[in-house]
Amino acid sequence: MWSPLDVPENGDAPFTDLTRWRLNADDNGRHVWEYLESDETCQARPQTVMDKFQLGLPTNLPALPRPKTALDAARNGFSFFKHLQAPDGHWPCEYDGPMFLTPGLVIGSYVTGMELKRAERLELIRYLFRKAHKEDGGWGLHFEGRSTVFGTALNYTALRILGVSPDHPVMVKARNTLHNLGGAMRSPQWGKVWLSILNIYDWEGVNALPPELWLFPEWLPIHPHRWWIHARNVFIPMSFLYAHRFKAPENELILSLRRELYVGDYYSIDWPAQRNNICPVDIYAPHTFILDSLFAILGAYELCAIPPLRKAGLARIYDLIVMEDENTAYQDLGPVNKMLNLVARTVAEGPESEAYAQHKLKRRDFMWIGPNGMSMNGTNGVQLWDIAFIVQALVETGLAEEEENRESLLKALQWLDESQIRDNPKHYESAYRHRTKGAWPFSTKEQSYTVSDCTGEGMKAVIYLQEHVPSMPKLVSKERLCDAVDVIISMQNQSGGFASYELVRGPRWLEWINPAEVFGNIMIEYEYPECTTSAITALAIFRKHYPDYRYADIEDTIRKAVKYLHAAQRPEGGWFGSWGICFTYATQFALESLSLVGETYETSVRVQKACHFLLSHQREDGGWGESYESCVKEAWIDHENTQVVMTCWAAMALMYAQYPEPEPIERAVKMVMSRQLPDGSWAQEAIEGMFNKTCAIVYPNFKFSFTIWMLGRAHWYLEKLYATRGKRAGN
Ligand code: LAN
Repeated sequence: MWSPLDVPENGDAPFTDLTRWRLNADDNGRHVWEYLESDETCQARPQTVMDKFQLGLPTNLPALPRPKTALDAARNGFSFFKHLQAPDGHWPCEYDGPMFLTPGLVIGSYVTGMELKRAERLELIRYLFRKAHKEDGGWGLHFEGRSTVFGTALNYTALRILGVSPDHPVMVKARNTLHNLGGAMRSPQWGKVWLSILNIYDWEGVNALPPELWLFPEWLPIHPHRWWIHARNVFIPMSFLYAHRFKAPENELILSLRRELYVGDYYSIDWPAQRNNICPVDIYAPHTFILDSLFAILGAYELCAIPPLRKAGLARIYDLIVMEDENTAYQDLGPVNKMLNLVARTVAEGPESEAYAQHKLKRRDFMWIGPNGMSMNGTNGVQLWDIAFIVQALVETGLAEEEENRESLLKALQWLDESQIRDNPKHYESAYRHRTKGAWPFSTKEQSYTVSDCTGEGMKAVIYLQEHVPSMPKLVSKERLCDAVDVIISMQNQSGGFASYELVRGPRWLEWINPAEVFGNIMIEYEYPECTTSAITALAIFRKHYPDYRYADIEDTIRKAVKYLHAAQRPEGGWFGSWGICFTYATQFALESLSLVGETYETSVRVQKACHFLLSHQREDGGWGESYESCVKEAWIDHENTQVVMTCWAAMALMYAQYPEPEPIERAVKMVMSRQLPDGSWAQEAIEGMFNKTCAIVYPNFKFSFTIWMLGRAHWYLEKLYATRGKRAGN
């Protein structure tokens, strides 16, 4: 058990000395927080503005001259945001929201004996305390979501491991809510797995996860290599641990948790009867009859699993686990498979192994301390995604050409240059990977996954800097941009649309066997308007500068992609967003694409419809605000407050459409300027991002990139609009 800790009463109290935390971010995009124990090291390395801002400490930056125009406001915005740039050129930030990731970090670390430092434990506790719902003390799937068994059972468990006593008021309240929801046995599948690993639930109560599925012939539609990359990469280590029935050795804490987490007596639970016992509050995608039948068959097989087949299946998935670790330098695809792989590798190779050491090192990349404490982030960062947007914002607004921004942009270009992936993965087809040569990832090159829209946005950012900013060197060669084009073209699906990491590999009916209960649309890749847009815009911009490379292929790709976008428009006029909230997000992207193929308000009925749809949601104060519920319900749902980021998306959409009336854009500008703080920054508002239909995730840098972008663009847009109007009036 970990050493005892003194835990303050609630999350508002200071848990550690925040002035001792420093962010190391000078290693090609890796960002790692460190707590400096000694006064000397603290003095030798004073906190930067970046450190202070991320920790929620006052930055004491001076008030800037009050902006008179939208461009002044954008300029002030960037003069603040520049302070948050890391020495290596990217803009690090917190990436929290999901409430099922930190428990994975804590449980996975605990069962493998991979200690967390005292300061980290305290800050993890502070975070979970602060994110407990005020009303009932529980936690949800994400921090804006209602309390669920998944969130409450796992986070309660994490707090106990971290050293909080069961008598602490936070725990008493949370336990009460958990019991009201029916106790930990009503957890969805992923919760049941983590609890079984910790030996506070029984593997007998988990639906079968047989590794033998990987022995099926690859042409079978159900073969797991056809599943969405996250679904299969989580399934692989889960299946490994399931087949081993791995569980932590019993100890006092485990015995106590067995008493705390359940309503009745732990030892009288009928485990097989719990497999499909899930709290209705947790469920988004209920089991289908087909899934239940499949689980019944797999459960029966489990009673007589054929040893050589089990052995072969296990060997196959262990290979896949090792290949995934090696391909990604132990960052892994995401935080869930990261921690499960860490446990699996420890089970197989022990704590003395190189794999253990590497996992321990890279575990740190996910551990972020923000204003509320420390949590496990949604990925090892948002590096590429954020840098690509801010660069485009600066170039399109003209701020990139201002001398005082040159150094910052040069660093950004160097970062973009470094982060393009130059080769295909070490384990390529054998690990079912899509090509990576030429791609940009979502986070870092080391993590190494191609994402369609990250490649598109990364390429756009490079072309913008190299072609539009005269003072920038040409660091990325034409040949490398051509590699990026090849990647993008390779990702187009039959429908013309683009998915996230790979081509759509499986049939839609695989969704009927989605076992995760809490997420929707996770079994296969789907085409997304957002991803499709990035492909269209990147290719269109590339072609302007390099018309001699695959012109006909690019033309063809764009044509098919636009066809997909047309078909994806909803009858009300907007596009549904899967990765951002929601219609404002996707409609902005869609209208950007359409503008590049000449479809604007003047020329296209579709675009008119989209503009009217957006305008119908503009509020009194000139802004827009959508709730994450829009993504869950697939219908526009207003947020109770207007949101700066969504207002920017909507106003950008109108500008892409070349909406002829200045008034709605002016009102949006006014509202965004009114929320700008004297130092040029904007405060964090509601959550902006989304995944898998139900889980919200923050993009804290959006409040800088999209504000600067929208304000700067609006400045020029409105100026032009008035100039042409003036001309017309003069005629
Ligand atoms: C992300 C974040 C970025 C996002 C975009 C680039 C915005 C999108 O256009 C494509 C999909 C992608 C890359 C994406 C996929 C799913 C991720 C990785 C996440 C939302 C961040 C966290 C999430 C991951 C699945 C979280 C772990 C949870 C599981 C269900 C495994």
